[in-house]
Amino acid sequence: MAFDVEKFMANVTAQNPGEVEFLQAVREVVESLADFLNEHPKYVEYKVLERMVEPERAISFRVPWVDDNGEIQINRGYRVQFNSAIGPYKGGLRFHPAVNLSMMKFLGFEQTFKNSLTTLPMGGGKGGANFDPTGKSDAEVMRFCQSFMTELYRHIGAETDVPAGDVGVGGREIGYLFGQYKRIRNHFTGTLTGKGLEFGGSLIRPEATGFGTVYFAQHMLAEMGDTIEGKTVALSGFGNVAWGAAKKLVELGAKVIAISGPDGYVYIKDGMTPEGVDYMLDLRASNKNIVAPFADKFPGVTFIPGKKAWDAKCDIAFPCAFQNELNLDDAKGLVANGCKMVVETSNMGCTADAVSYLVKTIAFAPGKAANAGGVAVSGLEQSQNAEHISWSAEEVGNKLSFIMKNIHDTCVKYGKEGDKINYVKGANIGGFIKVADAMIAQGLV
Ligand code: 2IT
Repeated sequence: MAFDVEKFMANVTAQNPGEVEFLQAVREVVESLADFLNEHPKYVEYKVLERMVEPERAISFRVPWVDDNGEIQINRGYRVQFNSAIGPYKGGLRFHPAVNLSMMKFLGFEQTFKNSLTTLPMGGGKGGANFDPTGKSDAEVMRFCQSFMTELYRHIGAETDVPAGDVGVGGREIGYLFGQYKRIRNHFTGTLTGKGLEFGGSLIRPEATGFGTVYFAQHMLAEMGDTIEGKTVALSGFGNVAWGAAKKLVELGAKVIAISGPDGYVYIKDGMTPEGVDYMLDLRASNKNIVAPFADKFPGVTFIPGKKAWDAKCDIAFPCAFQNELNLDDAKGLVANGCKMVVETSNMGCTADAVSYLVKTIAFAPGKAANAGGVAVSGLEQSQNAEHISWSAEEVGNKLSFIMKNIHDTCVKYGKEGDKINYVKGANIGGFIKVADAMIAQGLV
Protein backbone atom coordinates (compact mmCIF):
# COMPACT_ATOMS: atom_id res chain seq x y z
CA MET A 1 0.00 0.00 0.00
CA ALA A 2 2.18 2.87 -1.27
CA PHE A 3 1.56 6.36 0.05
CA ASP A 4 0.42 8.81 -2.64
CA VAL A 5 0.72 12.52 -1.73
CA GLU A 6 -1.72 13.81 -4.36
CA LYS A 7 -4.38 11.21 -3.58
CA PHE A 8 -4.07 11.97 0.11
CA MET A 9 -4.30 15.74 -0.49
CA ALA A 10 -7.30 15.34 -2.80
CA ASN A 11 -9.16 13.62 0.07
CA VAL A 12 -8.15 16.19 2.68
CA THR A 13 -9.11 19.03 0.30
CA ALA A 14 -12.54 17.49 -0.31
CA GLN A 15 -13.10 17.08 3.44
CA ASN A 16 -11.98 20.64 4.31
CA PRO A 17 -13.13 22.85 1.43
CA GLY A 18 -11.78 26.39 1.38
CA GLU A 19 -9.56 25.90 4.46
CA VAL A 20 -6.55 27.39 2.72
CA GLU A 21 -4.18 27.75 5.70
CA PHE A 22 -5.02 24.31 7.06
CA LEU A 23 -4.44 22.67 3.67
CA GLN A 24 -1.12 24.54 3.31
CA ALA A 25 0.08 23.25 6.69
CA VAL A 26 -1.03 19.68 5.92
CA ARG A 27 0.60 19.65 2.47
CA GLU A 28 3.95 20.72 3.86
CA VAL A 29 3.91 17.87 6.38
CA VAL A 30 2.63 15.27 3.92
CA GLU A 31 5.27 16.13 1.31
CA SER A 32 8.01 15.88 3.96
CA LEU A 33 6.75 12.54 5.22
CA ALA A 34 6.05 10.74 1.91
CA ASP A 35 9.39 8.91 1.56
CA PHE A 36 9.53 8.10 5.25
CA LEU A 37 6.03 6.59 5.13
CA ASN A 38 6.90 4.44 2.17
CA GLU A 39 9.95 3.18 4.06
CA HIS A 40 7.80 2.48 7.16
CA PRO A 41 4.57 0.98 5.79
CA LYS A 42 3.01 0.32 9.22
CA TYR A 43 2.10 4.01 9.45
CA VAL A 44 0.32 3.78 6.08
CA GLU A 45 -1.43 0.56 7.04
CA TYR A 46 -2.71 2.06 10.32
CA LYS A 47 -3.82 5.22 8.47
CA VAL A 48 -2.03 7.32 11.07
CA LEU A 49 -1.80 10.43 8.90
CA GLU A 50 -5.44 10.17 7.83
CA ARG A 51 -6.34 10.14 11.53
CA MET A 52 -3.90 12.95 12.40
CA VAL A 53 -5.45 15.45 9.97
CA GLU A 54 -8.86 15.02 11.62
CA PRO A 55 -9.07 17.04 14.88
CA GLU A 56 -10.31 14.96 17.81
CA ARG A 57 -12.77 17.77 18.56
CA ALA A 58 -13.46 21.30 17.23
CA ILE A 59 -15.62 23.65 19.28
CA SER A 60 -17.05 26.94 18.06
CA PHE A 61 -19.06 29.20 20.34
CA ARG A 62 -20.75 32.59 20.67
CA VAL A 63 -18.95 35.30 22.68
CA PRO A 64 -21.34 38.17 23.49
CA TRP A 65 -20.04 41.22 25.37
CA VAL A 66 -20.81 44.92 25.85
CA ASP A 67 -18.38 47.63 24.69
CA ASP A 68 -17.61 50.91 26.50
CA ASN A 69 -20.42 52.68 24.62
CA GLY A 70 -22.96 50.18 25.93
CA GLU A 71 -23.30 48.54 22.51
CA ILE A 72 -23.64 44.75 22.29
CA GLN A 73 -20.87 42.97 20.37
CA ILE A 74 -20.81 39.35 19.21
CA ASN A 75 -17.64 37.43 18.36
CA ARG A 76 -16.97 33.81 17.51
CA GLY A 77 -14.72 31.78 19.80
CA TYR A 78 -12.96 28.48 19.00
CA ARG A 79 -11.04 25.67 20.60
CA VAL A 80 -9.70 22.95 18.35
CA GLN A 81 -8.53 19.93 20.36
CA PHE A 82 -6.38 18.35 17.71
CA ASN A 83 -4.46 15.46 19.15
CA SER A 84 -4.08 14.09 22.69
CA ALA A 85 -1.97 10.99 21.93
CA ILE A 86 1.05 12.14 23.96
CA GLY A 87 -0.51 14.45 26.55
CA PRO A 88 -3.33 16.88 27.34
CA TYR A 89 -4.13 19.31 24.50
CA LYS A 90 -1.80 22.31 24.69
CA GLY A 91 -1.60 25.45 22.59
CA GLY A 92 -2.30 29.15 22.53
CA LEU A 93 -5.33 31.35 22.06
CA ARG A 94 -5.24 33.91 19.25
CA PHE A 95 -7.36 37.08 19.29
CA HIS A 96 -7.26 38.62 15.82
CA PRO A 97 -9.96 39.80 13.40
CA ALA A 98 -8.89 37.24 10.76
CA VAL A 99 -9.34 34.21 13.05
CA ASN A 100 -11.48 31.49 11.46
CA LEU A 101 -11.71 27.70 11.63
CA SER A 102 -9.03 27.18 8.97
CA MET A 103 -6.55 29.29 10.95
CA MET A 104 -7.33 27.45 14.19
CA LYS A 105 -6.93 24.08 12.46
CA PHE A 106 -3.61 24.92 10.82
CA LEU A 107 -2.28 26.16 14.17
CA GLY A 108 -3.59 23.12 16.08
CA PHE A 109 -2.13 20.73 13.50
CA GLU A 110 1.29 22.42 13.61
CA GLN A 111 1.16 22.52 17.40
CA THR A 112 0.84 18.72 17.55
CA PHE A 113 4.21 18.29 15.79
CA LYS A 114 5.85 21.15 17.66
CA ASN A 115 4.80 19.89 21.07
CA SER A 116 6.07 16.43 20.20
CA LEU A 117 9.47 17.92 19.24
CA THR A 118 9.85 19.52 22.69
CA THR A 119 9.99 15.97 24.19
CA LEU A 120 7.44 17.08 26.86
CA PRO A 121 4.09 15.27 27.28
CA MET A 122 1.83 17.74 25.49
CA GLY A 123 -0.84 17.09 22.86
CA GLY A 124 -1.83 19.69 20.26
CA GLY A 125 -4.62 22.27 20.39
CA LYS A 126 -5.36 25.87 19.53
CA GLY A 127 -8.09 28.40 20.06
CA GLY A 128 -9.04 32.01 19.87
CA ALA A 129 -11.61 34.45 18.57
CA ASN A 130 -12.12 36.93 15.75
CA PHE A 131 -11.86 39.70 18.36
CA ASP A 132 -9.62 42.65 17.49
CA PRO A 133 -7.82 43.94 20.60
CA THR A 134 -6.51 47.01 18.72
CA GLY A 135 -7.81 50.19 20.36
CA LYS A 136 -9.87 48.34 22.98
CA SER A 137 -9.82 49.58 26.58
CA ASP A 138 -8.66 47.35 29.45
CA ALA A 139 -12.25 47.06 30.63
CA GLU A 140 -13.42 45.92 27.17
CA VAL A 141 -10.64 43.33 26.97
CA MET A 142 -11.59 42.09 30.45
CA ARG A 143 -15.29 41.77 29.61
CA PHE A 144 -14.45 39.96 26.39
CA CYS A 145 -12.09 37.53 28.18
CA GLN A 146 -14.69 36.84 30.88
CA SER A 147 -17.38 36.07 28.33
CA PHE A 148 -14.98 33.90 26.30
CA MET A 149 -14.02 31.87 29.40
CA THR A 150 -17.65 31.51 30.52
CA GLU A 151 -18.02 29.06 27.62
CA LEU A 152 -14.45 27.75 27.29
CA TYR A 153 -14.13 26.63 30.94
CA ARG A 154 -16.24 23.50 30.41
CA HIS A 155 -13.85 22.19 27.73
CA ILE A 156 -10.48 22.72 29.47
CA GLY A 157 -8.61 21.63 32.60
CA ALA A 158 -5.10 20.97 33.91
CA GLU A 159 -5.24 17.32 32.75
CA THR A 160 -7.48 17.94 29.72
CA ASP A 161 -6.51 21.04 27.77
CA VAL A 162 -4.20 23.87 28.81
CA PRO A 163 -4.47 27.07 26.71
CA ALA A 164 -1.89 29.88 26.67
CA GLY A 165 -1.25 33.10 24.74
CA ASP A 166 -0.65 33.68 21.04
CA VAL A 167 -1.10 36.74 18.79
CA GLY A 168 -3.28 39.28 20.68
CA VAL A 169 -3.23 37.28 23.93
CA GLY A 170 -0.49 38.20 26.43
CA GLY A 171 -0.11 38.40 30.19
CA ARG A 172 -3.03 40.79 30.64
CA GLU A 173 -5.49 38.57 28.76
CA ILE A 174 -4.26 35.37 30.46
CA GLY A 175 -4.77 37.09 33.83
CA TYR A 176 -8.41 37.92 33.02
CA LEU A 177 -9.04 34.45 31.55
CA PHE A 178 -7.48 32.73 34.57
CA GLY A 179 -9.48 34.86 37.02
CA GLN A 180 -12.76 33.92 35.38
CA TYR A 181 -11.81 30.22 35.12
CA LYS A 182 -10.92 30.10 38.81
CA ARG A 183 -14.13 31.89 39.76
CA ILE A 184 -16.37 29.52 37.80
CA ARG A 185 -14.61 26.27 38.71
CA ASN A 186 -13.42 27.23 42.18
CA HIS A 187 -10.14 25.45 41.31
CA PHE A 188 -6.70 27.03 41.52
CA THR A 189 -4.86 24.86 38.99
CA GLY A 190 -2.43 25.28 36.14
CA THR A 191 -5.18 25.24 33.51
CA LEU A 192 -3.68 28.22 31.66
CA THR A 193 0.00 29.01 31.11
CA GLY A 194 1.65 32.38 30.67
CA LYS A 195 0.19 33.44 34.03
CA GLY A 196 1.59 36.28 36.14
CA LEU A 197 4.46 35.33 38.46
CA GLU A 198 2.28 36.04 41.50
CA PHE A 199 -0.24 33.32 40.58
CA GLY A 200 1.68 30.38 39.21
CA GLY A 201 3.43 31.79 36.15
CA SER A 202 6.95 30.67 35.25
CA LEU A 203 10.04 32.81 35.09
CA ILE A 204 11.33 33.09 31.48
CA ARG A 205 7.90 32.24 29.94
CA PRO A 206 7.50 35.77 28.46
CA GLU A 207 10.97 35.56 26.90
CA ALA A 208 10.88 31.86 26.00
CA THR A 209 9.70 31.89 22.36
CA GLY A 210 12.18 34.62 21.41
CA PHE A 211 15.08 33.19 23.41
CA GLY A 212 14.39 29.72 22.04
CA THR A 213 14.42 30.84 18.41
CA VAL A 214 17.75 32.60 18.91
CA TYR A 215 19.22 29.48 20.57
CA PHE A 216 17.97 27.48 17.59
CA ALA A 217 19.65 29.97 15.22
CA GLN A 218 22.89 29.61 17.19
CA HIS A 219 22.82 25.83 16.65
CA MET A 220 22.15 26.32 12.93
CA LEU A 221 25.08 28.71 12.68
CA ALA A 222 27.34 26.36 14.66
CA GLU A 223 26.50 23.65 12.10
CA MET A 224 27.97 26.01 9.47
CA GLY A 225 30.96 26.90 11.67
CA ASP A 226 29.66 30.41 12.38
CA THR A 227 28.32 32.47 15.31
CA ILE A 228 25.61 35.06 15.83
CA GLU A 229 27.88 37.81 17.11
CA GLY A 230 27.98 40.82 14.78
CA LYS A 231 25.26 39.47 12.45
CA THR A 232 22.73 42.00 11.13
CA VAL A 233 19.19 40.85 11.82
CA ALA A 234 15.78 41.91 10.52
CA LEU A 235 12.74 41.00 12.66
CA SER A 236 9.09 41.39 11.82
CA GLY A 237 6.59 42.30 14.50
CA PHE A 238 7.11 44.01 17.82
CA GLY A 239 4.99 41.79 20.07
CA ASN A 240 6.05 39.38 22.76
CA VAL A 241 7.92 37.01 20.44
CA ALA A 242 9.88 39.70 18.55
CA TRP A 243 10.70 41.33 21.90
CA GLY A 244 12.19 38.12 23.35
CA ALA A 245 14.22 37.51 20.19
CA ALA A 246 15.51 41.11 20.12
CA LYS A 247 16.45 40.93 23.80
CA LYS A 248 18.56 37.80 23.35
CA LEU A 249 20.06 38.97 20.04
CA VAL A 250 21.19 42.29 21.55
CA GLU A 251 22.61 40.43 24.57
CA LEU A 252 24.61 38.13 22.26
CA GLY A 253 26.06 41.01 20.23
CA ALA A 254 23.94 40.72 17.07
CA LYS A 255 22.81 43.92 15.38
CA VAL A 256 19.00 44.18 15.15
CA ILE A 257 18.47 46.63 12.29
CA ALA A 258 14.72 46.30 11.67
CA ILE A 259 11.44 45.62 13.45
CA SER A 260 8.05 46.06 11.84
CA GLY A 261 4.31 46.52 12.34
CA PRO A 262 1.23 46.59 10.11
CA ASP A 263 2.11 50.25 9.36
CA GLY A 264 5.65 49.61 8.00
CA TYR A 265 9.11 48.97 9.43
CA VAL A 266 11.75 50.95 11.28
CA TYR A 267 15.36 50.86 10.10
CA ILE A 268 17.78 51.05 13.03
CA LYS A 269 21.08 52.04 11.42
CA ASP A 270 23.37 51.31 14.39
CA GLY A 271 21.40 48.38 15.72
CA MET A 272 18.88 48.20 18.55
CA THR A 273 19.97 49.15 22.08
CA PRO A 274 18.71 47.57 25.34
CA GLU A 275 16.53 50.70 25.76
CA GLY A 276 15.00 49.97 22.35
CA VAL A 277 14.23 46.43 23.46
CA ASP A 278 12.44 47.73 26.57
CA TYR A 279 10.50 50.24 24.49
CA MET A 280 9.05 47.39 22.40
CA LEU A 281 7.02 46.46 25.49
CA ASP A 282 5.57 50.00 25.69
CA LEU A 283 4.66 49.84 22.00
CA ARG A 284 2.80 46.55 22.51
CA ALA A 285 1.06 47.83 25.67
CA SER A 286 -0.17 50.98 23.85
CA ASN A 287 -2.66 48.71 21.99
CA LYS A 288 -2.29 50.82 18.83
CA ASN A 289 -0.56 48.13 16.75
CA ILE A 290 1.87 50.55 15.06
CA VAL A 291 5.67 50.57 15.05
CA ALA A 292 6.20 54.16 13.77
CA PRO A 293 6.59 55.72 17.28
CA PHE A 294 9.86 53.77 17.67
CA ALA A 295 11.45 56.14 15.11
CA ASP A 296 10.27 59.24 17.03
CA LYS A 297 11.68 57.89 20.26
CA PHE A 298 15.24 57.04 19.18
CA PRO A 299 17.80 59.00 17.10
CA GLY A 300 19.22 57.31 13.99
CA VAL A 301 16.02 55.35 13.36
CA THR A 302 13.98 55.80 10.18
CA PHE A 303 10.35 54.75 9.69
CA ILE A 304 9.61 53.32 6.25
CA PRO A 305 5.82 53.30 5.84
CA GLY A 306 3.98 50.44 4.12
CA LYS A 307 7.08 48.23 3.66
CA LYS A 308 8.08 44.94 5.24
CA ALA A 309 11.25 44.44 7.29
CA TRP A 310 12.48 42.10 4.49
CA ASP A 311 13.43 45.19 2.46
CA ALA A 312 16.32 45.80 4.87
CA LYS A 313 19.68 44.26 4.01
CA CYS A 314 20.46 41.66 6.68
CA ASP A 315 22.39 38.44 7.38
CA ILE A 316 19.49 36.74 9.17
CA ALA A 317 15.72 37.25 9.00
CA PHE A 318 13.35 36.21 11.80
CA PRO A 319 9.67 36.44 10.79
CA CYS A 320 7.98 36.90 14.20
CA ALA A 321 4.50 38.20 13.36
CA PHE A 322 1.91 36.17 11.40
CA GLN A 323 1.43 33.34 8.94
CA ASN A 324 2.46 33.88 5.32
CA GLU A 325 4.16 37.18 6.15
CA LEU A 326 7.20 36.33 4.00
CA ASN A 327 6.44 35.40 0.37
CA LEU A 328 8.57 34.21 -2.53
CA ASP A 329 9.41 37.76 -3.69
CA ASP A 330 10.44 38.69 -0.15
CA ALA A 331 12.59 35.55 0.05
CA LYS A 332 14.30 36.31 -3.28
CA GLY A 333 14.87 39.92 -2.19
CA LEU A 334 16.46 38.80 1.06
CA VAL A 335 18.78 36.34 -0.69
CA ALA A 336 19.73 38.95 -3.33
CA ASN A 337 20.68 41.26 -0.45
CA GLY A 338 23.00 38.61 1.02
CA CYS A 339 20.73 37.03 3.66
CA LYS A 340 22.15 33.65 4.72
CA MET A 341 19.46 32.34 7.02
CA VAL A 342 15.70 32.61 7.64
CA VAL A 343 14.49 31.42 11.04
CA GLU A 344 10.71 31.19 10.96
CA THR A 345 9.53 32.24 14.39
CA SER A 346 5.87 32.97 13.63
CA ASN A 347 3.78 29.87 12.93
CA MET A 348 3.97 29.15 9.16
CA GLY A 349 5.50 32.62 8.68
CA CYS A 350 6.56 31.85 5.10
CA THR A 351 4.37 30.97 2.13
CA ALA A 352 4.79 27.45 0.71
CA ASP A 353 6.73 28.65 -2.37
CA ALA A 354 9.02 30.77 -0.17
CA VAL A 355 9.75 27.71 1.98
CA SER A 356 10.62 25.54 -1.07
CA TYR A 357 12.92 28.25 -2.41
CA LEU A 358 14.62 28.96 0.94
CA VAL A 359 15.17 25.27 1.77
CA LYS A 360 17.01 24.88 -1.57
CA THR A 361 18.91 28.16 -1.41
CA ILE A 362 20.01 29.06 2.15
CA ALA A 363 19.56 27.78 5.73
CA PHE A 364 15.88 27.72 6.70
CA ALA A 365 14.20 26.68 9.97
CA PRO A 366 10.43 26.09 10.19
CA GLY A 367 8.44 27.65 13.04
CA LYS A 368 7.38 24.34 14.51
CA ALA A 369 11.02 23.68 15.43
CA ALA A 370 12.43 27.18 15.96
CA ASN A 371 9.56 28.69 17.97
CA ALA A 372 8.92 25.65 20.18
CA GLY A 373 10.66 27.30 23.16
CA GLY A 374 7.45 29.12 24.04
CA VAL A 375 5.30 26.07 24.45
CA ALA A 376 8.22 24.20 26.00
CA VAL A 377 8.38 26.68 28.88
CA SER A 378 4.58 26.51 29.10
CA GLY A 379 5.09 22.77 29.66
CA LEU A 380 7.62 23.62 32.39
CA GLU A 381 5.04 25.99 33.91
CA GLN A 382 2.59 23.04 34.03
CA SER A 383 5.21 20.91 35.81
CA GLN A 384 5.85 23.63 38.40
CA ASN A 385 2.10 24.10 38.98
CA ALA A 386 1.58 20.36 39.38
CA GLU A 387 4.33 20.28 42.02
CA HIS A 388 3.18 23.56 43.65
CA ILE A 389 6.67 25.03 43.40
CA SER A 390 8.51 27.56 41.25
CA TRP A 391 11.91 27.14 39.74
CA SER A 392 14.61 29.81 39.43
CA ALA A 393 15.14 31.68 36.16
CA GLU A 394 18.41 29.81 35.81
CA GLU A 395 16.76 26.42 36.13
CA VAL A 396 14.04 27.24 33.59
CA GLY A 397 16.56 28.90 31.24
CA ASN A 398 18.86 25.87 31.33
CA LYS A 399 15.97 23.51 30.59
CA LEU A 400 14.87 25.72 27.68
CA SER A 401 18.36 25.77 26.25
CA PHE A 402 18.63 21.96 26.57
CA ILE A 403 15.24 21.47 24.87
CA MET A 404 16.18 23.73 21.93
CA LYS A 405 19.41 21.79 21.46
CA ASN A 406 17.43 18.53 21.45
CA ILE A 407 15.03 19.87 18.84
CA HIS A 408 17.95 20.93 16.67
CA ASP A 409 19.55 17.48 17.07
CA THR A 410 16.24 15.85 16.04
CA CYS A 411 16.06 18.02 12.91
CA VAL A 412 19.64 17.07 12.01
CA LYS A 413 18.92 13.36 12.63
CA TYR A 414 15.91 13.20 10.30
CA GLY A 415 16.70 16.06 7.95
CA LYS A 416 20.26 15.43 6.81
CA GLU A 417 20.50 15.50 3.00
CA GLY A 418 24.16 15.14 1.94
CA ASP A 419 26.06 18.02 3.53
CA LYS A 420 22.87 20.10 4.00
CA ILE A 421 20.15 19.91 6.64
CA ASN A 422 16.54 20.07 5.52
CA TYR A 423 15.07 21.38 8.77
CA VAL A 424 11.50 21.20 7.41
CA LYS A 425 11.79 17.49 6.72
CA GLY A 426 13.69 16.88 9.96
CA ALA A 427 11.08 18.65 12.10
CA ASN A 428 8.13 16.98 10.41
CA ILE A 429 9.51 13.45 10.63
CA GLY A 430 10.91 14.00 14.14
CA GLY A 431 7.60 15.40 15.40
CA PHE A 432 5.54 12.72 13.66
CA ILE A 433 7.16 9.54 15.00
CA LYS A 434 6.35 9.97 18.70
CA VAL A 435 2.72 10.94 18.07
CA ALA A 436 2.25 8.19 15.47
CA ASP A 437 3.70 5.45 17.69
CA ALA A 438 1.54 6.60 20.62
CA MET A 439 -1.55 6.53 18.40
CA ILE A 440 -0.82 3.01 17.19
CA ALA A 441 -0.20 1.82 20.78
CA GLN A 442 -3.53 3.29 21.97
CA GLY A 443 -5.65 1.61 19.29
CA LEU A 444 -8.43 3.19 17.24
CA VAL A 445 -9.59 6.08 19.40
O1 2IT B 1 2.35 28.84 18.93
C1 2IT B 1 2.67 28.54 20.09
O2 2IT B 1 3.44 27.58 20.32
C2 2IT B 1 2.11 29.30 21.18
N1 2IT B 1 1.36 30.24 20.92
C3 2IT B 1 2.42 28.95 22.62
C4 2IT B 1 1.53 27.86 23.09
C5 2IT B 1 1.64 27.55 24.55
O3 2IT B 1 0.89 26.68 24.99
O4 2IT B 1 2.46 28.14 25.27
